[in-house]
Amino acid sequence: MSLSIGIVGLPNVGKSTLFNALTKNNVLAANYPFATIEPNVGVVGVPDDRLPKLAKIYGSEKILPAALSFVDIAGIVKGASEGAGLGNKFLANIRETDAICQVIRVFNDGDVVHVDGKIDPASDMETINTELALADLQTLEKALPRIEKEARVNKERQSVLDAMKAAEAHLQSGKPLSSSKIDLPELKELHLLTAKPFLYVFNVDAAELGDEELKKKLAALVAPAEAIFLDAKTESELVELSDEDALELLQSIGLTEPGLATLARVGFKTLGLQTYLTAGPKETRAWTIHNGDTAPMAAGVIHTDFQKGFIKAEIVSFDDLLEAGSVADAKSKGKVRMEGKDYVMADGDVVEFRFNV
Ligand SMILES: Nc1nc2c(ncn2[C@@H]2O[C@H](COP(=O)(O)OP(=O)(O)OP(=O)(O)O)[C@@H](O)[C@H]2O)c(=O)[nH]1
Ligand SMILES: [Mg+2]
Repeated sequence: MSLSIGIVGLPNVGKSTLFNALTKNNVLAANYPFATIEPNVGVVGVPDDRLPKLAKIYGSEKILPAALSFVDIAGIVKGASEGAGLGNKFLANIRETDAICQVIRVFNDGDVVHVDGKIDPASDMETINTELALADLQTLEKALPRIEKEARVNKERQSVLDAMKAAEAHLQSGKPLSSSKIDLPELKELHLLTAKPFLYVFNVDAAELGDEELKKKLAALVAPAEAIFLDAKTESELVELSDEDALELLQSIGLTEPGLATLARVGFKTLGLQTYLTAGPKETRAWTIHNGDTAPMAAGVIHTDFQKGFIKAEIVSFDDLLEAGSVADAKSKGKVRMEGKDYVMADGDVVEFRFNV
């Protein structure tokens, strides 16, 4: 399973620059060579320091990181819901994504036109969020007559209708659905955009990446959503460099990891995901599960038969395994546990499932 994140923003804010850097990145795209589903959909691996260490312990031939997909669409402008700019028809391309990443321009560059003529992150964000809310209103208004009809003959549809009307009122008050208490599962079938988890990427000039005051101000604009600061232009240059040169460039602008790595990690967190690990001579692999998933659910991610025939899971936490140096040593130290079907997985569990088929 690879969950997906849709990239939105005004035109010329650096969405495609960021997207191209993401999908060209050798580390992030390891083993997911820019899986071209469509030209604007890219699958990237989530960077994870634990994987090479685990691969060394097991002598694994290859490493497969967890994956995230990103979907790039054309920029939207004020009035897009009424057809301004390219309109909002491209939003359909991100209806089925699991989260939204809004890119906001902070960088100054006289050669790159800003559609509103000035750099104003707060106003840009407002514009985009308004257009997304209007798109959701359109979706609701289009679906309402149909659901009303269904509710007349089928009582079970009444709860959907109620949720839709509440959502409509909430959006009309100018707020995103993610801030509402409406029972969102009822609305799932409509794929409403503002009901999805959001994260924000501020595309900042490299020279300003160290400006803590500025970052604090911008982060406050979007809190409690996560804010990521990066320079899309630098990110696109980084992916062309050798590891050594990339590290040097990063350090020269005061960063410890590429912004893309931060984005993949924060994206993962925003989606409420975590990873568990499997390892053997063939491969070391990170598997994606939701926070709170039990051992059989985790097994089901590998194969549905693993879930159906689940008996137990042999588990050692990554840190314990690394400290012991081998599974045998971890076992002799009593660090390897047998867990049953009620066990709730922890991030970094190294697992071997026992199952019947
Ligand atoms: N100086 C600077 N220029 C950037 C940066 N990111 C993007 N650009 C430039 O801005 C222009 C537009 O970038 P894109 O990535 O195509 O913008 P976009 O958001 O995808 O735009 P649309 O697809 O039109 O919505 C290009 O000329 C980029 O080189 C940045 O971080 N700094
Ligand atoms: Mg673009």
